[in-house]
Amino acid sequence: MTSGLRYLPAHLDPAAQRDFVELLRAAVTEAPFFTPIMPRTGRPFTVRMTNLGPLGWVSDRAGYRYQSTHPETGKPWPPIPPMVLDLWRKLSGYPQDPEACLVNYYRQGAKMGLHRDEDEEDFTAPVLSISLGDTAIFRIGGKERGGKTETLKLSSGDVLVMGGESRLCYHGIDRVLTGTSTLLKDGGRINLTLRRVTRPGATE
Ligand code: MD6
Ligand code: FE
Repeated sequence: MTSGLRYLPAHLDPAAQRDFVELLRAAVTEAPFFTPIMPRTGRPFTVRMTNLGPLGWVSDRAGYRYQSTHPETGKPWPPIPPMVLDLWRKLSGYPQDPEACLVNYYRQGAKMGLHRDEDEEDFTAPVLSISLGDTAIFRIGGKERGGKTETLKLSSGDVLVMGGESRLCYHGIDRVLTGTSTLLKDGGRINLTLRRVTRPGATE
């Protein structure tokens, strides 16, 4: 496995998974899922998104960026719940809290192409990912596009920490296996990724 990648299967037990879903339900009422647009092609993503925290990742014709408000409601993103912050504090090995929690929602047929998370200023902080609901086929390669890749099944409750060398590796979601979990009432998969965006010291 790529160095710096930590895979923690079933890190969250079913009760914790249900708590996370409840927290998300409340947050999504305030900050509904939106459909991001690819900057170059103008095509919609198949994944729907929202964010929690002082900064949220958005994509539209103007490009990819972090911003403090929801692109449709114009309101600030809801805060990252303490339970989610606790997981970061326990697992990230990074002294500051995350600023962004991107929430990806995969309904039937949704997937995510190979990409690198590189819109952040500080790559010394890992990205911590939490999977809820249906199992996904996660693909990870190297730092260059077109290299060898491997796959990992991400199931409900699994946590993945992409730090070190793996932080800038290409990765994506090939597909989601419908009906593999009963956690989400309407099925599908939710993925949370926690990120540090700014370099500490730059703003604190
Ligand atoms: C997903 N995850 O699991 C998409 N990015 O739905 C990501 O794009 C991701 O899992 C950075 C680090 C970990 C991830
Ligand atoms: Fe990513």
